[in-house]
Amino acid sequence: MNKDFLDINLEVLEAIKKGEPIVALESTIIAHGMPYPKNVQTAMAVNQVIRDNGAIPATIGIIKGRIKVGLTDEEIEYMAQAPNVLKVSRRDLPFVISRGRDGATTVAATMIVADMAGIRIFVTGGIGGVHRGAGASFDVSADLEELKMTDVVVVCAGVKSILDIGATLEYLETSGVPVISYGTDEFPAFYSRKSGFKTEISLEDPKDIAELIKMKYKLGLKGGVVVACPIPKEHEIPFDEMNAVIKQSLEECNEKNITGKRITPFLLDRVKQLTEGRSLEANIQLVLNNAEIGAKIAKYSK
Ligand code: PSU
Ligand code: MN
Repeated sequence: MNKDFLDINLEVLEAIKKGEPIVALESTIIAHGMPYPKNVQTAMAVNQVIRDNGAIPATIGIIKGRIKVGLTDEEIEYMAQAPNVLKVSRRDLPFVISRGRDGATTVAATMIVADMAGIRIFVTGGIGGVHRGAGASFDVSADLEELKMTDVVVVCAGVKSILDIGATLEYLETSGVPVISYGTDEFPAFYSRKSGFKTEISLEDPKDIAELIKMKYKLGLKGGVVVACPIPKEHEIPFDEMNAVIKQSLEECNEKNITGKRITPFLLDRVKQLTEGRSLEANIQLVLNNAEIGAKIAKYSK
């Protein structure tokens, strides 16, 4: 893709030129992952945490067919409320841009744009993965394919148990993507600190994580790295409790025949209703935690 399609805001452009630490952020979480106004408040709070930890935030999104790197506060507000913001993954980019539409970028699309802009570290809540029942439905998020080929590090809280966590980890292994569990030997399950799945790499010092990242690219190995950070204890929702809620949401999703890219936003919303908002609060807290860790890694990655 061509850099001519990117509008990089001045602060981010300066930071890129000077080699200062930058953290990319996605916009699907704003437009489709959280309700208004919590989505805007969270996006602003995340930006602040990144600044407080010594890095520059660069939220990525598409406004009227232009790819923005570093959305302004006004643009974040727009993305959070505009009625027809498309959920944009790799395959949607040509459509949204050629039609001059608004688009919120998923993990996959955000990685593509971050890479184009020269940003290595990206913070989000959770990545997409292999869906339960994917053996029949073939529903594997394009995020996993992107991690295979695009050189961006994704700092997240693992994957939700709306997905098949074991299959997602197998897929990442096949794809050659290093998975680092932050300060634990267990891959976290988004709302819960534990998933029942161990990972081989456990690191806690952002310096050590930055060393691993540098080594991957020095070796010329393509693709991303996943840094999975468990939600802080005081905000977690126990795995078994979440699992029951998720099972019910999945059944409703099947009954209503919801497919494709509508599945993840539907499940997020249903889980929120069934937990009476607790899942949303947990989601916000884990993103803030990831932002702090991501900013620190970005500082050492320079
Ligand atoms: N997980 C969340 N919140 C989100 C998403 C995932 O907790 O908002 C979004 C991310 O943008 C991710 C996308 O890239 O959903 C994955 O969608 P799909 O499963 O359709 O690939
Ligand atoms: Mn899917």
